[in-house]
Amino acid sequence: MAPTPTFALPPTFLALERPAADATKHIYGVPFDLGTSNRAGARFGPTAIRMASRMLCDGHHPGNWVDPLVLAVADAGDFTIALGDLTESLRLIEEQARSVPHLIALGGDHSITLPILRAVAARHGPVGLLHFDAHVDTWPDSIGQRYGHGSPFYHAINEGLIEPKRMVQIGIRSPMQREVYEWTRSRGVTIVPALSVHEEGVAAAAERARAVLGSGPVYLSFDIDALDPAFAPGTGTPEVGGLASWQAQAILRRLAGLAFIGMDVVEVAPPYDVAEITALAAATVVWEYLALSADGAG
Ligand SMILES: [Mn+2]
Repeated sequence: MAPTPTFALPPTFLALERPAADATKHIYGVPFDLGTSNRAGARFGPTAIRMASRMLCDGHHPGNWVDPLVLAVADAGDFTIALGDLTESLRLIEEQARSVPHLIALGGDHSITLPILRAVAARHGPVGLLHFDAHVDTWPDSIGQRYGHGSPFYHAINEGLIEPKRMVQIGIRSPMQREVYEWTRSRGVTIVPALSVHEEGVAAAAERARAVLGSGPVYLSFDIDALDPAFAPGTGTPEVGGLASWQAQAILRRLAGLAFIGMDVVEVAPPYDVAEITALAAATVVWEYLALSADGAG
């Protein structure tokens, strides 16, 4: 039988068809965007990321020659959410995440990371956090919404879900209130602004991240708006001056050996995307993560 062309592969992440029971890492979509403060549409993120990922399933990773398809990873479908109900949706996300030992979540807006971190902390205790974003996401509330997408790490720090001294934020550049910045720094969080990546390079950024994250468990939360709007137009709250796709990729590739225990990629809003640029970038972040975690723990 002739091989199936890329565009006709099953509509799962990397066209995976492995049963969930045979996997140690599970991919779930979280089609949820009630926490968005500006342009909505991240509810369509999981589908778009899965479609774009089919570009990545026809070979080995050229950095370490891992074939992510041979890893024990399954695309297990989407989490259930409560339509129109942010509080109940976050509760449901936490409940479902608790039964997944190593979760790879396709968002969804960034509010989904708080319930996931609650589940992660229940399993691992407070974890280190590798956070790519244009925004610090440590606002006490998001324009009046207490659990919106600008606040997951404010709550995660206050709830003791992450170790702020083992938290590094890369790509930060949005306007923000100075007190929000100072509060974040005062908790011990390391902020690597996008400009530092541009001026000092990807190797220096990766070195700082590695020093902060150390040898304990690490969760990766990748907000696609860490990338410049030129590289990720399909997102709700774009900010100019961001990372190029290659910079994020190059930083990630330098972080082999960290003890990754889960990840999410969030804020892909396909209605604002062009030519799948954003969805492909997000799919590639997950693919890089899979290749990375094949090297190390988790
Ligand atoms: Mn964010």
